Amino acid sequence: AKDPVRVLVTGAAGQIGYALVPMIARGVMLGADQPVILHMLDIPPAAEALNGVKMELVDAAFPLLKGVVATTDAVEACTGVNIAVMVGGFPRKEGMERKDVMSKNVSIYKAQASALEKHAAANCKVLVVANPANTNALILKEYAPSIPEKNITCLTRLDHNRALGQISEKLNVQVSDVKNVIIWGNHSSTQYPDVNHATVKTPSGEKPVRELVKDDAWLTSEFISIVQQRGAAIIKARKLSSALSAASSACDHIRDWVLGTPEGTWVSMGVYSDGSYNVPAGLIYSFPVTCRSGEWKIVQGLSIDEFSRKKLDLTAEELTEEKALAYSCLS
Ligand code: NAX
Repeated sequence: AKDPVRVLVTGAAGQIGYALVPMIARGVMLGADQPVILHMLDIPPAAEALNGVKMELVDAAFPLLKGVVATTDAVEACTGVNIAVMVGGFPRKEGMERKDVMSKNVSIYKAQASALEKHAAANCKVLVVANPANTNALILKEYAPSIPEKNITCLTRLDHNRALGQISEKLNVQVSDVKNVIIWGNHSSTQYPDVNHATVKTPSGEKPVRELVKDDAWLTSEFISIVQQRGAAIIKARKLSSALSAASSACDHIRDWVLGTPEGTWVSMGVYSDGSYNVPAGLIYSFPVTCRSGEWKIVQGLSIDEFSRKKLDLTAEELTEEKALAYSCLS
């Protein structure tokens, strides 16, 4: 039998946490033959609720779940973890200045970065979900200099999956037959959902989405804004933000990163930019990536038309501003 993998979920008493921990305990994230030990962190006001989640995990009697650590102590939570899913953070609330939110997240991610750096297992893989996801990941990288930058990522897979879902609905095809959409940039409304290289599996082979969706106007405007605004649409409908889809996408992100992407398929991940596609180096930016042997690689050589170029640059500008704001809160 395999040794258990230790998976940290921060913000585990929150609504994404509540959807995510049972998925991890069922093997959705790491596979049906991979035992796990869950480490759950939240803050003291949520300690009782967190303990309730732990009680439910015990009650669910998951065969793969070999242990549960539920704590409000970051060091205890981070000790020995192989995978860290950072869902806890301070989201922007109505009437708050961006700078105030940023400085709260800087202090949270500063503390948790050094706990991870000192106490996590070697080669721990980190996924930041909490918003502003890209910039929180960058802060974490800044304060955990000994964690390789390739191990620090943020979640844009939810946006990627939303784009697959929209194409599948539009064409009335199975979502599993749609692939290779791309989310470029920030996990925010400036993200660019790009279908220029996406394809659909049909009885007569793979066809470009652009060829099948005859409605070009839909692709260049409505599709893009539906995906960009989907989070807001969920809040309007549910009076709560996305949780099950966020949790499911976080599992997809880690699973593909650890176990690899299928041949010929790429996914979107927020990763440390090396300057590919003329995106400024040093941002955490969402790119198309393939994964193999636990490592992601940015897909190279895709053609970028003028329309796309502007969108890639726009979302990079926003991330550059966020980075400057974050750095002004450091110290
Ligand atoms: P909730 O408010 O339900 O849960 C957040 C939890 O984090 C709470 O239990 C809170 O006590 C805890 N927390 C706060 N500070 C903490 C700290 N310093 N250490 C540990 N835990 C802490 O929010 P939820 O709906 O679960 O969303 C969590 C985060 O995900 C938010 O920042 C949200 O904006 C972000 N999202 C990101 C998405 C993405 O695709 N990247 C999509 C979904 C989601 O909106």
